Amino acid sequence: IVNGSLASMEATRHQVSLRRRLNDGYFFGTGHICGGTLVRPNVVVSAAHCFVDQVIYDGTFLSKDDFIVVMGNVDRFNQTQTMTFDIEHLFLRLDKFVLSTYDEDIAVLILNDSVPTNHPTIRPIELASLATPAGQVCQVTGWGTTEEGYGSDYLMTLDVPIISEEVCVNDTDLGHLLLPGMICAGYEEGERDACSGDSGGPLVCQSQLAGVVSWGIGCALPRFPGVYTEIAYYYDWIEEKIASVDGDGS
Ligand code: 4AZ
Repeated sequence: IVNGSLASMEATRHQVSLRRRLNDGYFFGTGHICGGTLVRPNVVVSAAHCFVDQVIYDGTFLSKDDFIVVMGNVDRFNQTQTMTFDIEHLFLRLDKFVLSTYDEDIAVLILNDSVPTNHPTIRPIELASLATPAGQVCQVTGWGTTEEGYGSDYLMTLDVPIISEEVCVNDTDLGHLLLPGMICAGYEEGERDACSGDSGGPLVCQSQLAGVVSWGIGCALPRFPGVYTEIAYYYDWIEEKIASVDGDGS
């Protein structure tokens, strides 16, 4: 997050960190690859591109078993009240996600266990089933690259207004790259934005998950606001994937 502020534990109890199981220290020091959002006691929504091999970045997907999911503390290095899960099922729109365009950048992760409903620092957030109106100010959070140029130890938050499709297509330099299911949020003048390592994490509008950090051209550059996967566009698909594993013990 570029030019954000420290996130509060209370406002971000849905935030998760997607990490490499075999942490070689390469990714932000804790194996952190991406953010994600807890949307049920055992379900996380994140971005498809988080599962693409970062070394051979040719669209090859890693296995769900290469990742763990950590949540419960805004400090990446503090394990107090954290819980760690394996991914039991990983749902990607494999037939659709295309690395060159970031089309269909959405993932549903079914965890191997559920967070207890009374957990003090972890709580799922509701999915937005309706598109968020332009101008609405939302919050994006993550441990990604800051204005200082590297990942943050503490979870950061930033207010970003939703930009209408018309304005994003016509008045920014992203227009020709926008596809259905993508929404823009942020500032035409730059300065404040999500950045690398925030990917997969939440864009929350009025206490609902409205977007997933997906991509940008650089970070916080004028005329290049952040691009998010729109939850409302994928709402039925997400609910279908959750329902497909309900009751099988996962
Ligand atoms: C990235 O590299 C990335 N400005 C994610 C989000 C943004 C830029 C880059 C948004 O994962």
